[in-house]
Amino acid sequence: MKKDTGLILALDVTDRDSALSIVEDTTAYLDAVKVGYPLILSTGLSIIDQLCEISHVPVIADLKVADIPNTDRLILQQAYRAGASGVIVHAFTGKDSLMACIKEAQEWKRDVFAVTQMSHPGAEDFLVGAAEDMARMAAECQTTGVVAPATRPERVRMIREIIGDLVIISPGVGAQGGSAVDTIQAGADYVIIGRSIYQSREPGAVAKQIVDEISSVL
Ligand code: NUP
Repeated sequence: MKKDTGLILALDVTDRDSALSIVEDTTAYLDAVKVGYPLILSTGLSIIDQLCEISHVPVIADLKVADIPNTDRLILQQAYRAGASGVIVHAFTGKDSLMACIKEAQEWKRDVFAVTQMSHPGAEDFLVGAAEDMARMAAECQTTGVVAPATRPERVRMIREIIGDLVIISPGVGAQGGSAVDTIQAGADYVIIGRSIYQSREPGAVAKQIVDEISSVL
């Protein structure tokens, strides 16, 4: 994934026309588009290919895959076949599951990102205690990168220390309270932003403003 603007759009809308129009408005400011269950379940996997065509940036499938190795492998196959450049998977399922995802990604020459600590308050309940171990495992297994919380820049900084130069993609900016600048300064490569952009009346203008803020600290 080429690093240019540092911005990944989280496209959590549930109808095809809005999805396409938001991407058309914002694509000039994006390094990637991330789609997840809301859009995939409402439009079907074919949305991935369609977004690739109109945006000319990679599309990451946020499927938070969390199963046994064989099932994980089959899920990733479907996402890559549909055109996804990368897939987000959970790390808490353990090394064998993560390795099955990485092996599948390597066969397709695509990316795989492992979730460490999540960005919402509930991450404190279970995930925070395991985040460092999961980051260490992701580094050992050599995922493309990890997902780390923009709502907690100090955790992004800590995860950066553990994973070295793997990629960090960070959700939690805007609607969840995090700041793009703080997150990038803590060591994230990309911020993932959804509602602040797609719920705004001018998604393109908001995306541009965020990219300008990021570029001022790069
Ligand atoms: O820890 C995570 N937090 C998070 O918000 C892991 C994620 N994948 N996400 C996703 O990032 C979330 O599902 C949504 O698609 C996006 C953030 O969107 P928003 O809060 O900017 O609207």
